[in-house]
Amino acid sequence: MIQRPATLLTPPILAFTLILAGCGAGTDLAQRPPPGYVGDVGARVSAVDWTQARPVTVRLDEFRFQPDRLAFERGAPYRLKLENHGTVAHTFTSEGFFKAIAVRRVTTAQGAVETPALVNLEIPAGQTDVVEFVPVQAGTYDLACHEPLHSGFGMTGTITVR
Ligand SMILES: [Cu+2]
Repeated sequence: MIQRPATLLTPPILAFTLILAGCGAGTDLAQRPPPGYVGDVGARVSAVDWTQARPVTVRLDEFRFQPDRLAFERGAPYRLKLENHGTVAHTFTSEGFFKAIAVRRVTTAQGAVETPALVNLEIPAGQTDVVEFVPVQAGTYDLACHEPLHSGFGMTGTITVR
């Protein structure tokens, strides 16, 4: 589900959206960077050669990310595939990482969204999302699945940008 930025939603619509999105909070892509996100996204993603995008694949299932330790280099273009091989939806959620990258495009079963700010990514069972991005801020960020209980079952990880 592609949601509009929460700031543009009136409260009744927001409540309805949250119900539809379910417990994992759904995929939430903001068209304008919320506070704390990388700015100048258009310029940053235009500054790199996407024919050189580095492919990275993360497999999601019950209840783990494989690999669960990810490392990216600042300034390099990446094409991250998030493959849900499980039988239920999983999220790829890392607020710190989402704030540290400039996203060129997110492609889901619903289509492509250009230069969104990632608020949450929920990948339905059997589907694959693709995130093209450039890391901007160095740091180490927690990764977790926000479906109920999944992180407690070990569905967590770490993302490093250096
Ligand atoms: Cu999960």
